[in-house]
Amino acid sequence: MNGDLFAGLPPAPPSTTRLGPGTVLLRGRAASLAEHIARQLPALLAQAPFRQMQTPGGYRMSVAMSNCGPYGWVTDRHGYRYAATDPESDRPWPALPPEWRALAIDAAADAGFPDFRPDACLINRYLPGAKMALHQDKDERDLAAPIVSVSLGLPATFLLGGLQRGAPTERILLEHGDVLVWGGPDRLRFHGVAALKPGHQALFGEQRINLTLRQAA
Ligand code: MD3
Ligand code: FE
Repeated sequence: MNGDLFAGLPPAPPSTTRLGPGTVLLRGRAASLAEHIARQLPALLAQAPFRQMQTPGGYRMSVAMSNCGPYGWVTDRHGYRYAATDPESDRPWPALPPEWRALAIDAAADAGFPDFRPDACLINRYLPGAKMALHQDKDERDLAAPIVSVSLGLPATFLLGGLQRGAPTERILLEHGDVLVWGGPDRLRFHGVAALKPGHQALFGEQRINLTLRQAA
């Protein structure tokens, strides 16, 4: 068995794949923190439950969202914005757990962004069938700062487009524990997520959770 063959050897370092000039995929980078995150999530979500927000066009998003940290991303009929309080409760978002912040800062540094100071964490929940249409992330004040994404639970097909909406999209499977950092010339690339396929994952069950840590202000 492999377990015997490799006994005593250190675990292989998580692999690093460059997907673009400013995009780095750190496969499995969050795997060791995943159990901790799974334990922390319920308390955060008790303070700021998942909700399906409305787009400015009046559609309800299939992805349910919450936030933690000083700022949270929200959308409603008035538009997209970062807000210091949860509009559902008028209370501050739950604190950003220091281990999540440290993971994001380390991942960003490894990807070539040494000055990342995340002040917002969007928590996305995909149930089977949920998807995210092709879009750009451009509500952050400093578009030179990267965004760090942590994928947990069921795998999803990530769609990576170009700087123009019509450009061809590359499909990348994002799996439990994968961390993706994007910034620099890739910061404004269009991207989306294909409809989640049903399945079961040991820590997160029948869902995919995606954390995106951002520098919003
Ligand atoms: C953008 N979330 O919340 S993050 C979002 O998996 C969002 O829930 C998706 O897009 C999710 O705004 C994807 C990962 C990501 C990765 C690489 C990118 C976004 C990217 C490269 C360029 C631009
Ligand atoms: Fe996005």
